[in-house]
Amino acid sequence: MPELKGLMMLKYYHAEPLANSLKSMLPLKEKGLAYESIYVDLHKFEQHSDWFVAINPEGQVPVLDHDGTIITHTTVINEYLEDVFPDAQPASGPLRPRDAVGAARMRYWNKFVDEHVMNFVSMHGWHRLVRVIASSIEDGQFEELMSHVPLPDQKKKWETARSGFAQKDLDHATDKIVYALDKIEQHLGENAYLAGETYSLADINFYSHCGLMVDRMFPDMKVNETRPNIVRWRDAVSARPAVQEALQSEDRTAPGLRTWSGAGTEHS
Ligand SMILES: N[C@@H](CCC(=O)N[C@@H](CS)C(=O)NCC(=O)O)C(=O)O
Repeated sequence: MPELKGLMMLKYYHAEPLANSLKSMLPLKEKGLAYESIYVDLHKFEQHSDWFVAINPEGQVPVLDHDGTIITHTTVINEYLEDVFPDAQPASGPLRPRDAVGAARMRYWNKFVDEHVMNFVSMHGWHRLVRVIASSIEDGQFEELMSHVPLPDQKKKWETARSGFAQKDLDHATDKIVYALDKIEQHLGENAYLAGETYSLADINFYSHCGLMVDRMFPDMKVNETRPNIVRWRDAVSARPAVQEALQSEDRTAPGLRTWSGAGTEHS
């Protein structure tokens, strides 16, 4: 474990080990960095509470607090960790390739996942999971809770989740995911990992938002049967000790909400 200099202290505010919360937890674990884990309970809307909004005015997890400096947005957090702790790296090599071409490839795939995957998988997740939470809240109480959501887009997402997303939006999201899976399947036929021959932040991004649970969330896509390169890559990522450790961290999702597809499979 790298030596922590002076009073240096990392705190990581996060929810369940999935999606964005998993995405920045993985580099912390891969790099062996000691950090204080602070669980933010999204089921209780803790992300919009005064104490948390004082830390992140956008009212979202995850958040990295490095000696009082607050860093938000997972792609930014993960590159920040590379800049501040360049020598803390897993045995497989740096999470951001050291050469300019490798770093550019890693950033290309990070951008691809951020723009073309994340929000579309998220929409299906919100439609299935968050809808259950949002629709169980009484009218007046729901409006009161929404008055604390800082980001207008996020407020709209909560309101939409309550009634359910429109089928045409869900279909569009599905098309985007299929497009991304096809593109990544082809790419992984020629490359071991997204940025090339070594595991990087781009793999962490796609795994956290899609690779980990795509077969359970979208059984009709038959990923296990039709996308051997993604399966080979996913199993290699899942086998990493840092990934195993992160996936075992606290998950307070109500057991009844742990199904993505209604088929009884847990989401993590
Ligand atoms: N772009 C942000 C997105 C963060 C985000 O969407 N966080 C979700 C959890 S995965 C959240 O806090 N949702 C609760 C809410 O917005 O009320 C990032 O990369 O960190």
